[in-house]
Formats: sequence, structure tokens, C-alpha cells
Amino acid sequence: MRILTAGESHGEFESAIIEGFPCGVTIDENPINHELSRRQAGYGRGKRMAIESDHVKIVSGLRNKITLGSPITLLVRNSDHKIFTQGKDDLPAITLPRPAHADLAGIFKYGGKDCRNILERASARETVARVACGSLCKQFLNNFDIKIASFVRSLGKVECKKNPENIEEITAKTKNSQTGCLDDVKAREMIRLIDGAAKKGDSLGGIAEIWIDGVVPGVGSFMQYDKRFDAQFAAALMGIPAVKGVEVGLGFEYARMPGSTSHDEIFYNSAKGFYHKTNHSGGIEGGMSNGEAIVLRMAVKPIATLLEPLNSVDINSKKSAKAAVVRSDTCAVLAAGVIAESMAAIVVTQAILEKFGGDSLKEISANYKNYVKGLR
Ligand code: EPS
Repeated sequence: MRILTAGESHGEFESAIIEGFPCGVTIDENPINHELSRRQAGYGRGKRMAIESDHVKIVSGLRNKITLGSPITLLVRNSDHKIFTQGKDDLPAITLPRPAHADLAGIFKYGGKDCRNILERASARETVARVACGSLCKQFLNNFDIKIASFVRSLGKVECKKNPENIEEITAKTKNSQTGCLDDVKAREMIRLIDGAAKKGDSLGGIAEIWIDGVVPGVGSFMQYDKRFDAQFAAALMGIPAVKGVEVGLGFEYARMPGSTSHDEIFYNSAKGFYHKTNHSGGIEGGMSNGEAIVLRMAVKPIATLLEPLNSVDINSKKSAKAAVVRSDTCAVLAAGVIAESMAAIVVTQAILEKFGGDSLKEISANYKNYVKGLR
């Protein structure tokens, strides 16, 4: 399965083409729209989210809501459409690159004097298309009882120390939550922190944690570096704008512990089969799923645009000045978690397709059932 997205932040559409999605999968637009609205939510999002009400239109690849195996095209219209492919807009040039955004490096790479030519595509608005694709993948994964959820582990220095018992707890606790935090006291602290940052024209980052439940053992591979499941998750999560770090299971903490207290011991009983009592490896050993929940964390840096801007240099005059101020969010860690769920759904779908093969859901399900039978 391959995915390409296209679209500028203020162009007419965000779009994606998914090629290689199996045939025979029932796809409903409602859950896609639900995921798109989750991506828009969260305390600290900016004014753009008040303008947009993201809705998908699927224009190819389905017949009567069932996939045909042909390329699937997804479109999401930008309400705030102000740049045109065949017309002229009246937007002023942005010549003061924002530290931490793609502005300056993009000008080096593509030339020109207007950072807007860079930011239109570099904007996190593009993740709309990824979430639409991820939601399709989630609908495919439902057929194998694979569930994905996320929560906000920390925002700035406010950290939720509570560990969820299972994925259902994450889904229940984060439903309609403004912060995506599992701990009500910490959630209130997060809101105060965001209010304080917004008042000062500052921005915030944080850590989102993603859980994937129901992946059978043996998905992914140790045979080549790019087949390792953890490497694929890391690449997919690092590909989300503003992400600066990814951990699997204990992650960096694992390196600080001796093997005797950190590795997950193996047990067996006839009801569960093989299992672990701990999950420090985050559900992945040797580049493959081991049957436990896959647990990923990603560090999201603070939003690049500051309303109280940092120092920059004008691209034309080369004189020091404050960076450009454009409409932005104070914080988007909850949204980043939703995007990460989508990226994870894409990775798991690709790996399931690779392991169980087949062009249709029927064929893949038969291979899957046969494999699961042999696991005990
Ligand atoms: C975003 C849309 C953007 C930003 C944000 C994310 O809309 P606009 O630039 O028109 O306000 O709100 O993007 C960034 C913060 C960024 O740095 O790119 C969205 O739809 O998620």
C-alpha cells in the first residue's frame, strides 16, 4: 500500500491517494469525519480551527461503500481557501522566517523571497489528508480487532504519571477531553499552562502516547532494517510536523536499567498462551510484534509561530527584525496524538498486508485466521 498526499494549507483541497488498499472493505465516511474533528480539537488550538469543519469526500476506489481494490482518492475542502492554482491572490509576501518553522531552510532549498511558498505545504494542515487515510486504515484494522488510541502524557513540564490499564481506559478518558490527559488534576494544570502561554504570546509542546492493541505476534521483521516494526513506527511518527523524538515502550528509560529488572519475562498458561507480565519493550521485540500492546511516545516541540516573536532576519534587507507573526495555535499536542494514531494505523495496515498478503479482505482474513490457529 502506498499513500501520497497533496494540497496547500490555503489551497482549495487537501487530498490523498491510497494505492494497494485491499478490496472488499466496507468504508464509511462518518468515522473518517469523526477522526477529522478529533484532529481539530484540543485546548490551545488557534482561530483556523474555528473556520474549518473538515469533511471528507471519497471520489474513487469505492462502490456502494465497499473498496474495489482500485486507488482511493480522498478530498477535504479548505474553507479558508485563499491561494489559487490558476489565479492570483493578494497575500503579502512573508520575508521574516520563523525560527523552528520550515521557512528559512525552505527558502534555501527552493529559492525565492516569499516564505509563504514554503509554509503553504510545510503547514501541519497537510495532516488532514493523513488522518483521513489513517481512518480508512482503522476501518480495515477493525476486521482484525486492532484498536489504536492516544493520550497526552505531558504538556510542557506538566506530566500525567497515571498509566492506563488498557486501551479502553484511554478511549473512555480522552473522549470529549479538552486536553487528552488521563488525570483530571493534571488536565486542569495543563489548561492553566496553555492560558498562561497564550497570554504571553508563547507556545507549548509536549509528549503524546499512542497505544495499539490486538496486533498478533510476528508482525514486522528482523530480516532487514527497514522491515523492523519499531523502525517503521519511528519513521512514521517522526514524519509528523514538530515531532523531535520517538520512544518505544520504556524508550530512553530502558537504557538506564539493568537487563535483570527491565526485560519482560515470558510466561505461559493454556488460556492466554505465551504472555509477558510487564511490557517494557512496548510490544515489539526483534523488530516484530510480540502480542502485547504496542506503546509509542513522541515528543512534540512547541508550535513555531509565536505571537510574541523571536529574532529573525529579513530575507531581502538581511536586517535583524522580529519573526513573522501569522495566525497559529498555542499548543496542538492532543491533535498530534490523533495524527500519530493515523500514522500508526497506516504502518500497521502496511505490515498486516505484507504478512498476510492477498488482494481482498476475504483472502487476507483467511490467511490471518490460519496463522492465528498456529500460534499456540
Ligand atoms: C493547521 C492549520 C494552520 C495552523 C496550524 C495547523 O492554519 P493557519 O496557518 O491558516 O492558521 O493553524 O499549522 C501550524 C501551526 C504550522 O506551523 O504549520 C491545521 O489544520 O492543523
